[in-house]
Amino acid sequence: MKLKLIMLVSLFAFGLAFSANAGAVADADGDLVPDGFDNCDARANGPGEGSNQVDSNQDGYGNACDTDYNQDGVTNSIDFPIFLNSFTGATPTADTDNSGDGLTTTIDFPLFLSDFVNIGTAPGPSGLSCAGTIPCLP
Ligand SMILES: [Ca+2]
Ligand SMILES: [Ca+2]
Ligand SMILES: [Ca+2]
Ligand SMILES: [Ca+2]
Repeated sequence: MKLKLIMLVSLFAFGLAFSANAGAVADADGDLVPDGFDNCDARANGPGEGSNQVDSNQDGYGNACDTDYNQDGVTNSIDFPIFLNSFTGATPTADTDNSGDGLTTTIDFPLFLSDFVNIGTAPGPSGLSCAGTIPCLP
C-alpha cells in the first residue's frame, strides 16, 4: 500500500515536471512568438501588438526593430529624412511603420528615436536564421 502511494506521488511529480518543461518555450520579449520564430526577439511584436511580425522589407528583421530605412545596415542621420518624408506623406514607405499598424504616425517615432540615439544601431536582433537576406524565407 505504501509502495503504491510512493509510486503515485512520483508519477504526479514527474507529470508536473514534464508539463512545466513543455511550457518552457523561450520567449524573451514575452510577445507569445517563440524566440526562434520571432523576427524581433527583443521587442514585443506579437499577436498582442499591432506590429504582429510585420516586416515590410522582408529582410527578416521585424519593423519593430528595423529602423534602418535605407538598408545600409545602421540607423543614423540618413534614415531620419526617410522617416520624416514618410511621416509627412511626401514619400510614403511602409518601412517607417515601426508599430505595424499600417501608418507612419507619432507612435512610430519613439521606436526610431530609441535606435537613433544609439548611433550605429543595426536592425534586430532577430530569431530568424535567414535575417539579413531579402527575401528572408524561414
Ligand atoms: Ca518579438
Ligand atoms: Ca525589416
Ligand atoms: Ca540606415
Ligand atoms: Ca505605425
